[in-house]
Amino acid sequence: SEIATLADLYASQTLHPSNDTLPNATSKYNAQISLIRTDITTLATDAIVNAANDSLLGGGGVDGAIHRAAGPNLLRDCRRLNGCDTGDAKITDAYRLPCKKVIHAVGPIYDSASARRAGGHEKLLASCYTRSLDLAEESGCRSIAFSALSTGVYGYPSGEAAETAIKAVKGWLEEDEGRAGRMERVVFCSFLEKDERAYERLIPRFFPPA
Ligand code: AR6
Repeated sequence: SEIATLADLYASQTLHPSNDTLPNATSKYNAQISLIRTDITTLATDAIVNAANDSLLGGGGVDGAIHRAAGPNLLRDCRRLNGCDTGDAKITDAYRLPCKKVIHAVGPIYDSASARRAGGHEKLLASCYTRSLDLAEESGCRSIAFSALSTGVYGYPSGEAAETAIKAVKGWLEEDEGRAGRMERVVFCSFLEKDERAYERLIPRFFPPA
């Protein structure tokens, strides 16, 4: 299938900001934050973020889609990483994918005893986003697309997950003045309408028009 570049997506107006769900698309934040509903394996951002599990050895959902599209070298690299803690992330090359790097983040299982023991699911989900941004920045990535971590098999409600994701990204961008310039675009890539609707509702609240 055809590989969609961000430029194509903007031109086709498939990729927001392109309409009134993200008013003032030229403001500092709205020019930087995008929403899209698509298969994340088609995106040519510098990095994409996978919703992995702590083994990093693949699975279903977006993890399965990413491994299928990247090819077997991705699993070979993941095997060398010795897993990953929940709330953390690790980075690999992207092989047959159109992006340059894959960041494998391990989200929490919603309302699970293990998440509670580790400080709560919200803290763990937020740290997936900030750790992924740290890794992207360290690797020189200037654009990153996140899947809606934990909102599938791991049972995180869409609205709560979107709010945590948006807050974590905003906090990370604002933590250091140079970051907003270095990370040119952050894409929230949803797959199901319920997740897209949650982002459409919440983004304007956290990234208001200037
Ligand atoms: N592109 C973008 N998003 C997708 C795609 C895709 N191709 N496919 C699904 N999604 P999930 P989790 C969305 O279940 O909840 C795996 O087996 C999906 O609609 O993939 O973090 C791992 O190995 C949802 O919004 O991940 C773990 O064992 C989001 O991706 C476990 O599932 C995440 O859903 C992780 O569970």
